[in-house]
Amino acid sequence: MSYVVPVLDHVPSYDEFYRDYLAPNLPVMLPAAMVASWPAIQRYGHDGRIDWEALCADFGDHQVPVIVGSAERRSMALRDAIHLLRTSSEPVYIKDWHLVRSSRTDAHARDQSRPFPYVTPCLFADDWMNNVTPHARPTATYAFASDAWLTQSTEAYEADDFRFCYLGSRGSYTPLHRDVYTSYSWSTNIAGRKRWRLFAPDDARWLRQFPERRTSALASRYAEMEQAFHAGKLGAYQDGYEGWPGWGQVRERVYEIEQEPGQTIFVPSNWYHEVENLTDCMSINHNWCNAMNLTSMYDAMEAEVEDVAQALDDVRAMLAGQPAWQREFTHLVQQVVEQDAGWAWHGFWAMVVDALRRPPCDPTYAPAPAYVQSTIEALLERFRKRPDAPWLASGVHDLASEASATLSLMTKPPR
Ligand SMILES: O=C(O)CCC(=O)C(=O)O
Ligand SMILES: [Fe+2]
Repeated sequence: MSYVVPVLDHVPSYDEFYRDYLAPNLPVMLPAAMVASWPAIQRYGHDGRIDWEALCADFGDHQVPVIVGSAERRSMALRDAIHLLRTSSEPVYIKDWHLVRSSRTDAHARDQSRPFPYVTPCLFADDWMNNVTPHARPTATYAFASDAWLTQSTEAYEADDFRFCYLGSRGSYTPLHRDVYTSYSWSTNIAGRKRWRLFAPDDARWLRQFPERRTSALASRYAEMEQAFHAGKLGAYQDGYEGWPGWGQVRERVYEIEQEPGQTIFVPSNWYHEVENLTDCMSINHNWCNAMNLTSMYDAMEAEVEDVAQALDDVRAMLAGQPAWQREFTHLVQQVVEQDAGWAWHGFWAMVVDALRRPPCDPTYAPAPAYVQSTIEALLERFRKRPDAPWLASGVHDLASEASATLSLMTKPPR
């Protein structure tokens, strides 16, 4: 038994998407019609199968991260990775390849005969994590999505982003996880099929070996958990079992769905998910966030900072008492968080300031400004009261003040 992800046969309006999926934070499968005009689909997907030759011709010499079987990820040219993928007896997964960036390196940027692979669908245009809107927009036609201007830009664009391409052989998979800081994701199959299994945020604790401990082992593969379950191994640790006492219930509440070529799944914030390629599969996956899940992102950042600080307890004990030790310890924690997850408080507030100063999309595709403002105000209030606030670098506070100043300009009553 499993729960059902709705499969839409029409492309919803933003209002429908907002009301039924974004605001209630629920998954949905969107139809191939939404992305039918993407050059990537036309060029790399033929009858649902990957056109390897076209991919090699366009990006063969680009370096991509590759995982073979259960080995560590390594980097190699896409041409060699594709050869491996097509010949290896083990599953091969090219993961987190920055395709948009690859399309806009110097050589590609100048080559306007090569079409830009795709533009973010407008339902996901309010994206603060990939907000590359230029300071002065060239023309109003670019206003609906922050990457639309790139389609005609001849500038090389290499800023870091969360826009990925995944290329996997049949049987390759991504184990159970939640996306970075509870960001949303959306994922479109250019060619091939995937099976998704998702769990709602309220069920997350039951996916842990010790449900009351946030950092205890997470269930890995669904299939392995099922094997252990049927072998009678799962249950409370203190009763002699291996842990995962809630698996027997949570397994019944899994949302399971197969994704066909061209379809796009919206993965809500803080939903755990596992993905398996049922055939060779090429997909585009973005992590994204905006005011609708910003509070959840803030909570996740706070939890991460707390977990890292706890893990560094012995360092704290060593430093304690020395002059300015709190500042040093707070700085170290921020550094480790940044290494582990890519960004810490500085990145968080820089993203918020950018989104306020240069909104990534037209307001038609974003929640009401009053909601955005009150959400950020509440987070600024919480941030100022953090016990480590006095010790954070001044640059972080400057960004928070900038966010606050931008908000007050927005809320000033008209004269
Ligand atoms: O397609 C995959 O293997 C993983 C995708 C994923 O986890 C995501 O889009 O959030
Ligand atoms: Fe994910």
